[in-house]
Amino acid sequence: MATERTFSILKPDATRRNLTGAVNAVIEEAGLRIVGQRRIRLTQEQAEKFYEVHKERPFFGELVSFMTSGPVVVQVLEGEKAVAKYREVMGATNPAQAAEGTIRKRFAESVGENTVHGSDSAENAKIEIAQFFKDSDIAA
Ligand code: YYY
Ligand code: MG
Repeated sequence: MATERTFSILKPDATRRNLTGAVNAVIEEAGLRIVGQRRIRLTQEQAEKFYEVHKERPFFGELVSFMTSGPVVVQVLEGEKAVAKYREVMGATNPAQAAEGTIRKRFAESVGENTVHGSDSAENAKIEIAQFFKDSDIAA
C-alpha cells in the first residue's frame, strides 16, 4: 500500500499550553512523518471556511472563536494509511471517550478544546492540505 498524506492542526489549546513538541512526539512515535509544518494565526474567514461543513451546528460559533483564539500549527503528515492512522492516534472527538494513550485522552481538556484536528478521508485531506500548503512547502 502506497504512502498517503493527511492534514493536521495542533489547535490553540496545544500552543497555549506549550504542548506542540509533546504532541509531535506522539505523532512521530506512531510512525507518521511531519513533511510540512507551519505555525500561524487563523483568520476568521479561514476558520469559517475550514469548518464550513459544521456551519449549521450549534457549536459552530464557539468552534470558530476557539480556533482563532491563539496560534495553531498546521501540518502535513505522511505514512502508510496516514488518514486512518492519525484518526486512531488522535482518539475520539470527546476526550472523555478517547482511548488510553491517544492524543486527546492524554492532552485534551474538553470536546470543544480537543488539541488536534485530523482529516476524516483521503479526499478531504487533499482539499485541506491545499487550503494551507503549496507543494513547495512540503518536503517528504
Ligand atoms: O473530526 P473531529 O474533530 O473528531 O470532530 P468533528 O465532528 O468533525 O467536529 C469538529 C470539531 O468541532 C471538534 O473537533 C470539536 C468541535 N465540536 C464541538 O465543539 N462539540 C461537538 N459536540 C462536536 C464537535
Ligand atoms: Mg472532523
